[in-house]
Amino acid sequence: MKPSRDQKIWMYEQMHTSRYFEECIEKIYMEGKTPAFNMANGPIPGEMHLSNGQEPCAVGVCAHLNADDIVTSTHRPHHEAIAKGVDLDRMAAEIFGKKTGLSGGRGGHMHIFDARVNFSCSGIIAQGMGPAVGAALSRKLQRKEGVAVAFLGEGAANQGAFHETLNLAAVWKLPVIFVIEDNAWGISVAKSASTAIERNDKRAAAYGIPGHYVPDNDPLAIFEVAGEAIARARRGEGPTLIEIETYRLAGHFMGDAEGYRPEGEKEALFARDPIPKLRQHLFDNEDWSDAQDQELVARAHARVDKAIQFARDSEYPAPEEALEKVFI
Ligand SMILES: Cc1ncc(C[n+]2csc(CCOP(=O)(O)OP(=O)(O)O)c2C)c(N)n1
Repeated sequence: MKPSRDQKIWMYEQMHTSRYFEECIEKIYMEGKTPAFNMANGPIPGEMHLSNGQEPCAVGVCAHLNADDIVTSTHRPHHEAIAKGVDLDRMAAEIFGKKTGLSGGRGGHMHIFDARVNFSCSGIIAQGMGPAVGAALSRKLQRKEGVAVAFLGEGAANQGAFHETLNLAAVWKLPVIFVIEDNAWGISVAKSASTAIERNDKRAAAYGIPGHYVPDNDPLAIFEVAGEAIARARRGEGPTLIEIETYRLAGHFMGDAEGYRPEGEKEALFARDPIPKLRQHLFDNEDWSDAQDQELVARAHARVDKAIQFARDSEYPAPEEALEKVFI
């Protein structure tokens, strides 16, 4: 199933939104953190994992989902949150630790939850897989519509939860799709040093489910493969495992010196940036004009600017509220 013109434009706009959101976050994160880098300082305290470069994975999959479908994401969640339709103002406020944030400012950027669109994520790798399978099981038992998608990194595919959840999802034929974003590095560890086989989609065979591999970080190709898997899950035919060869343009986290990257890798990745590629595709194939392009980019940027302003203007929670809504 190929994307329609409207679907391509939707994906392109979400990619711009995500990229610009992260460009803004990147700048703001550094406020107050110089000259001595201290993660606790500045308007955005704590770790920060950017997903720029990986936007095609989020939009190619989420283009097939609606608010009732479930997404569980990772410690690198912004692109997926945006593609799933998470409230951007409240997501920005959460990242800033503000009271108006999705979790009242208690979670920060690795704990974005928006029940309105069934989105969650976690800083513990592969942690989203169990909840995705559980949500899919609950939908099946209640005979409710809806699929669950668990996103994870290629490093997380070596976690025990990966094997346990794939097995149960297959045994119970659940409407769940596992999407591995292979960005080549688990922090500084190359995939070849952590994973016994070259491609994780081959692991699907061990659980008797289909496995697909998408080699080129292309949102249009991801859309097609994800569409097939999601339609299959909606028909009640069970789970699918997809591995996408993608890349992160930034370090593992902000402050990462990236000394593990071979010389020239980063420049080569920027030369393959998926956003200008999709833009060119629209110009070549979809009667896309400069004026339309500028209008779309301006709209995406305005939405982000508004969210950042909302976050900046919001209040911090009061210290005496710190333990409210916290389960210990
Ligand atoms: C269970 C667990 N072990 C270790 C960590 C520390 N950790 C955070 S990110 C990361 C690497 C994850 O690599 P990958 O799954 O490929 O995702 P990527 O960071 O490349 O997006 C590790 C080991 C963690 N968060 N959770």
